Amino acid sequence: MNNNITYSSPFPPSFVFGVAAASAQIEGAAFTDGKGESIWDRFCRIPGKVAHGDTLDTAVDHYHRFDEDFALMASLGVKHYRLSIAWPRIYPNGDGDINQAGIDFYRRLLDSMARHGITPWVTLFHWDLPQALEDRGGWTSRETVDAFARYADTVVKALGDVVKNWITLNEIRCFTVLAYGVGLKAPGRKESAAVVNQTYHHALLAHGHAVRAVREFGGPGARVGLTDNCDVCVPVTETPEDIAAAKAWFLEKNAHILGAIHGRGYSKDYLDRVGADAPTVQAGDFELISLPTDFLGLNIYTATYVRAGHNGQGYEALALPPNYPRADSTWLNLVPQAIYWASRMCHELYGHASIYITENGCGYNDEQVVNGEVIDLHRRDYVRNHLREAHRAIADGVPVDGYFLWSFIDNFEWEDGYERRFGIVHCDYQTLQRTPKLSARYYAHVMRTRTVV
Ligand code: PNW
Repeated sequence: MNNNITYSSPFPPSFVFGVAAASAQIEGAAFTDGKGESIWDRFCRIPGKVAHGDTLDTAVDHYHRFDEDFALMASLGVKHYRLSIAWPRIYPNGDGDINQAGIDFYRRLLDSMARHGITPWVTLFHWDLPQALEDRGGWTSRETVDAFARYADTVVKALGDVVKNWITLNEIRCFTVLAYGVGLKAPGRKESAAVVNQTYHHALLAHGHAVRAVREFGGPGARVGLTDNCDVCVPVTETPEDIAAAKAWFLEKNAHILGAIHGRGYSKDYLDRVGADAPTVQAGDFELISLPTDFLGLNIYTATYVRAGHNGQGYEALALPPNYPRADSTWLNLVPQAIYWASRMCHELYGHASIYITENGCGYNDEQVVNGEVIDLHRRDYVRNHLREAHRAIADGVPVDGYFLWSFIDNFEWEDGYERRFGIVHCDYQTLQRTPKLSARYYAHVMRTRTVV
């Protein structure tokens, strides 16, 4: 409990306010300067997979407009930006020869950020796997882990003089189970539970390699952590019984990722649950997977309500009533306490000493520019309510050290294409003109005053 913090106190001086985006979703230039095909470039072209058949070919053309975009960020007072590197720009075939033009592009981009006074937070993998690796099995194959290790070494060596904050992977669940099990995301496969569990294990190994690469080649001051979209729950009432039930739920749902990277291997619970579908593990895997990290990144969008089970036994997860408020993304129910409880549980259950909210935001359709303005009061409210919960966590002694709003600009929202807008800056997809929304003005005020009331 940090008793010096009251409701209207500013966020601590070291608290980082930032914005986030990812290579595939904003860069465009999908085949420029030697970039190889990614699994999303391929997936987009399969009819029915992405809304309206949208592609990543142009996106918001950040590849050619990053100077303009960083000037706009700077004008809003943004000092921290989370971006990702496109693996197929660096290794067009996933492995083999390095494409120097890809490295040069990120050099120019990072130079421009520095000129605009913006600190980079770089994610090594945000889902754009080189198609050439998918052709050899993708995340189902352990060869992809080896290729990732070489890619991570190359990027950290090439950019480690200016990048000091590294994120290993973005949201393991999204590029494993949703991509190889459910088939919703690229490459759109529907494999067995055993195969999916193996993709999880390979992703954990890739995370370990990225941590190793940063330790080996990151130079002085380099820090590294995973960004996880853990399954988040909120106790229905803040009684000891419901809180204990929520913790039990949280531990169980997140054992195969958060438990594993925090040195607990695979829990007995997890192994009992998956039975014969358990992943194949080689000697030394868990040493790599559980290399110590410097922070934990959490992407927070929504949560499940949990309470103590009947007779005080176990937990009960509650289905939401049909009219429960949500954004236009069908999965995005509005539960701001998710930030408080996710960070508090990661702190209490895994002892994490530094937590960053690496994404938080909401997607809506039909946001139009009228008289030069986009009045996105729903997003302004979403951001305000979530930041209040981050503030509450800090006041209760939970080490939440930063917050990155998803997203800086409207972008390619994966299978939902361009229809779903998450930006605080509007993009007109015909003219590519940028217009800061009302939420951008609001967030600029928050960043300037470091206060949310
Ligand atoms: C994240 N869910 O994805 C990603 O990191 C971003 O690239 C993406 O644009 C953003 O959130 C908004 O969707 C998620 O089903 C996708 O709970 C799906 C879920 C959560 C996050």
